[in-house]
Amino acid sequence: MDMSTLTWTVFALLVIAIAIAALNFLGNRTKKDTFLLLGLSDSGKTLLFLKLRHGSSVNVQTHTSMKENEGQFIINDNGTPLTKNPTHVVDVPGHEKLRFKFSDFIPITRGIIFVIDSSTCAKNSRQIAEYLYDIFSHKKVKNIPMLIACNMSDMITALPPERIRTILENEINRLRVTRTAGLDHQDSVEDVEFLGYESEDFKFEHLENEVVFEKCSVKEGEINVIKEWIVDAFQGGK
Ligand SMILES: Nc1nc2c(ncn2[C@@H]2O[C@H](COP(=O)(O)OP(=O)(O)OP(=O)(O)O)[C@@H](O)[C@H]2O)c(=O)[nH]1
Ligand SMILES: [Mg+2]
Repeated sequence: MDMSTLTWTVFALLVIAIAIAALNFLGNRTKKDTFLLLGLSDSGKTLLFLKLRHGSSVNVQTHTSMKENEGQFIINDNGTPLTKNPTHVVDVPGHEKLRFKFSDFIPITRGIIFVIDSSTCAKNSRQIAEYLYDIFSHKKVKNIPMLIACNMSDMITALPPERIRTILENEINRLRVTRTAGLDHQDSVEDVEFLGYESEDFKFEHLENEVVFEKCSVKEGEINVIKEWIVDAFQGGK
């Protein structure tokens, strides 16, 4: 084989390798294997992300996030893999000016874990409902299931999930009136999302999305219910 044939062969192999890598990359980007961790600031998303990634016994002090945390890893129970393939998990900061980032990931999202601090939920119900309203009225969220993780169940003031569900339904009901009332003066009324049924009080079960409420304590490592939900959604059970 002369020099020029060798050069051309190496060049051709290089082009093929780059093409395969590019196809793989694009393939991954369009695969719906992403789980989003959303919720207000201080609800426990980053601690949950770290425990999903490094194990429930990890104990670290987290600080308000200014940027998303992203990782591709296998959901596991003390090192025992619960899925065959890795999932892509994204923890989006709860800060009001940063949370809009969640919509970038919606096209590749398999499930949303919305984390709530159950001990301050009644006080923050309006803010939580606003965030949930923004998520559910996003056009591409329709078929994405959501787990509402009622975190901090170790706190004495934590409310049970059923109570949290009712508080949020009432708050979204009120929000629905204010949000749609302002629309009378706008041109494209039909563009605005009305959550639930117009003739009935808002209920999560009226949404097209499957929504479940579960209690957990990320700090105490009680996150099995979250892992199970992810595994189920990842394997197509939702
Ligand atoms: N008591 C208790 N504290 C928790 C629990 N989960 C998280 N925390 C604490 O709550 C605080 C906030 O947790 P983070 O994970 O940083 O909150 P975050 O949702 O990422 O907040 P942002 O990054 O601002 O959006 C930390 O001090 C955690 O240790 C829990 O289950 N119980
Ligand atoms: Mg954080």
